[in-house]
Amino acid sequence: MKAKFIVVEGLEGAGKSSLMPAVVNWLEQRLKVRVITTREPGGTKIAEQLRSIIKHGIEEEHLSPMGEVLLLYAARLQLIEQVIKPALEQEIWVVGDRHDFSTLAYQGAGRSLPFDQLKQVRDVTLGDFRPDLTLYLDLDPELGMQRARSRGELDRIERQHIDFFHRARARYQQLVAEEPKAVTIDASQTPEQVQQSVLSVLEQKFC
Ligand code: T5A
Repeated sequence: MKAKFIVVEGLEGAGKSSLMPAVVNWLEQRLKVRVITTREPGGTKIAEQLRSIIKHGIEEEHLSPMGEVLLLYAARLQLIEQVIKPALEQEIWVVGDRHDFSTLAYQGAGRSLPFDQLKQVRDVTLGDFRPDLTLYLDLDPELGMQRARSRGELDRIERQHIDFFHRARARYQQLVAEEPKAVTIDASQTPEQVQQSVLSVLEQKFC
């Protein structure tokens, strides 16, 4: 089987980072493949600097919503070209913490940017590059923010009004419904149950 690009998506506190080690472990043990992980925005020197601007801003300078989109796609392109595609070419599987659905949900729906404009930027930047599987951890935003708050101070995006995250969740649900290579996981379950649900999906898809 060719190496695959698997993405874990979801709102703040959905449990993406907590789940990643179990996915990596399963791939290594069950399929005996080499695996790397990525996170977005970030993952190369340039992309990590863009991550810092996106998450924290620079002093008081206003970052326009479309400016934010362009920084996100610049970071994503760097990651794809420098890390993800070279890994896949060497038969190394890639497990990503967030990818393109995040922008379509957060900037598209959260910031209410026109969907067709975002898709144009995406198509120019990414071409037809898409994940082989997206695991979407679906969670009520109120619960997600409670979890996110419990692990520390909130960043520029996490401080958005709760309605931002309700819009983003609705967009995520729509994107997943329209994408045959995406699966919804109920992230309100215990971490063990979430993990079990995800491993069942992996077993079904890749074994
Ligand atoms: N962003 C990103 C955009 O706006 N557009 C984009 O295109 C992209 C790519 C990234 C920020 O950038 C934004 C979104 C983000 O605001 P980040 O720090 O990488 O910043 O943010 P997140 O990816 O959202 O990281 P979080 O840590 O908030 O969410 P996770 O990874 O989903 O959650 P996790 O695993 O760290 O868990 C959070 C807490 O919940 C507990 C954990 O122990 C932890 O304390 N937890 C659970 N508790 C109960 N039950 C469960 N099932 C639990 N799972 C985890």
